[in-house]
Amino acid sequence: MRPGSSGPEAGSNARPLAGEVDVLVVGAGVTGIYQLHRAREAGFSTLLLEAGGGVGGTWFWNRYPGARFDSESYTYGYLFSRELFDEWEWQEHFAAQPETERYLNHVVDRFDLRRDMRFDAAVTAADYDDATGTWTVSVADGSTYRARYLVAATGVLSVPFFPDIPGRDDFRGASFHTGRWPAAPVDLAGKRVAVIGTGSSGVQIVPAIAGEVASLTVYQRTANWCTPLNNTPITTDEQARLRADFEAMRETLNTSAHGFLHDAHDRGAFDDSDDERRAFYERMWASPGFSKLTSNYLDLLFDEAANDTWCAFLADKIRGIVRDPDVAEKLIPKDHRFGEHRPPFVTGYYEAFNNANVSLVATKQTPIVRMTETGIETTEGLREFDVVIWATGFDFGTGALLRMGVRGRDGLALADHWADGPSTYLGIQTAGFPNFFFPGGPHAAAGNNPRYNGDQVDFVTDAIVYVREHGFDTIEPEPAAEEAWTAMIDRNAARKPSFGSSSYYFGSNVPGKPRKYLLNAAGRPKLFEMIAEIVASDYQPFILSRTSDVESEAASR
Ligand code: NA7
Repeated sequence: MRPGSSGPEAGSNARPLAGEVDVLVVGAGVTGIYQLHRAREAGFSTLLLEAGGGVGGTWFWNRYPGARFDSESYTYGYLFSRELFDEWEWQEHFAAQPETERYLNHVVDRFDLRRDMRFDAAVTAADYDDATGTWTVSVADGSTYRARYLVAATGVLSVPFFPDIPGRDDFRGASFHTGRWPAAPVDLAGKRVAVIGTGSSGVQIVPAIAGEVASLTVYQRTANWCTPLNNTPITTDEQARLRADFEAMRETLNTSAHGFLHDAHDRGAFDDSDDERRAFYERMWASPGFSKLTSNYLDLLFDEAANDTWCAFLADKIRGIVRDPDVAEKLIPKDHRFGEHRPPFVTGYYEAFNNANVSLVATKQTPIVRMTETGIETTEGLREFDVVIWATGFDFGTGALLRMGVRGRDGLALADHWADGPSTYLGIQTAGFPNFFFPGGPHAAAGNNPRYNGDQVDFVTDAIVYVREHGFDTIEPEPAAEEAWTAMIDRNAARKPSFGSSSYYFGSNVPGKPRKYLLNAAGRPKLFEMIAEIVASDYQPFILSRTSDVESEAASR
């Protein structure tokens, strides 16, 4: 059932294997924790390797001041256990990083997952052995493990990106990347601080630290359409309602297109009069988090004129908040519409620029020339700093996977296979890499992160249970199925104006990276539909095989 080829002795590592398991998960973030739980519940022996020193993934590394959800806390948490839901009381509608980290540690302990986790265990290589249908996984400390199934839950926003600014390493003050914020407290009080980057992280940290630092200079390359998060504490009544409504909420979150609770609107922008539209936008402005995207006019992302009306409303809001008109104009995006880039949701971001100690440098008008030992030099001169904060984002989508040294059949490196950008089937597997899965990886994102990642983990788990129950050893997608899925993603990604080619969605923030769409442009409903078809067809789009087939093929040659 599979193209015959016997691979090199990829698994024949000189060092002894530290362990052999059915399912090896890489990454102790939201996806990896769930995958470990599901695999163990399904009766597989399991191991999870995590590069960091603790549980949490994104919520372990991104502990910068102001880091918090912009999905509602209870829609982000796990839904697989009613008991877990009942016993954990989220404190805020949008939890801050410490609460999320505590929650994920609680889940790990509650389901006794820690005993299968190894921390400070960065994976440096993963080699597939065709003869045995297994993966050999090497860790930075020299230990190796063998597993039948390898699940990389390594996340899409996990490898920090630093722009190549001349003299970057010359700076002698303290430097931090938001995606690698230290666990030890960072004292910013009274310091001269620079924040480079105004994506979701930059616009969270600016208002969080503006009040304590001596001066704060924000280096903005591209202005973003920021709208209020509208976070509030969860009241006792709301806690009770959440519990009472759990089953209905779970149903909505497990089936909706975006994995949020927000109701979709039923009108287009021009179905309303100017006054009605303005009143509606005021309600949107006051609504929580992502509802500005998910509950907005139906044509917001599909009709440029509709999108323009919302952007004009937002521009007026920014002008109304920021007292200096010149700063306000710089903060208003001029080069993309709402939704083309990942929209940040903020608390007090625009207001921060009304503080005398906060200033803005728009680097397209005033480019950064170089870093020096003492600060940042632009075309207008040098500003000196004690601390530089890099809020400059990540090597999105493929960054972690391509750094893991993954080699599939015949020693094919994933980095070579994806040299022109990722091709996947369902954003879960790629041909030539049997038993290798990457839920929550490229072509996965479709709304509220844990919801679609969870869909993928469920699929992976069901698939490997199917493989086991039907006496197979390996599973990988048919190349044609992968080509069709990837072509569909690329086609859908070309729709205007919802996806901006200048956003990290296309990897365009990283110089030299292939411009390929990295989210699931097919959408979550399409994923559901395809998964149902796959299960009904006994996994037809996949090649299922037995290692004994490989041995007999090899013997007959
Ligand atoms: P983002 O959203 O990728 O933002 C990175 C920011 O860094 C963005 O504003 C970039 O500007 C900016 N950047 C990158 N290079 C430079 C240089 N050379 N000079 C100035 N500014 C630069 O990452 P975040 O960490 O904020 O958010 C990541 C995700 O976390 C987010 O999507 C949410 O899911 C949560 P650019 O726009 O590229 O011009």
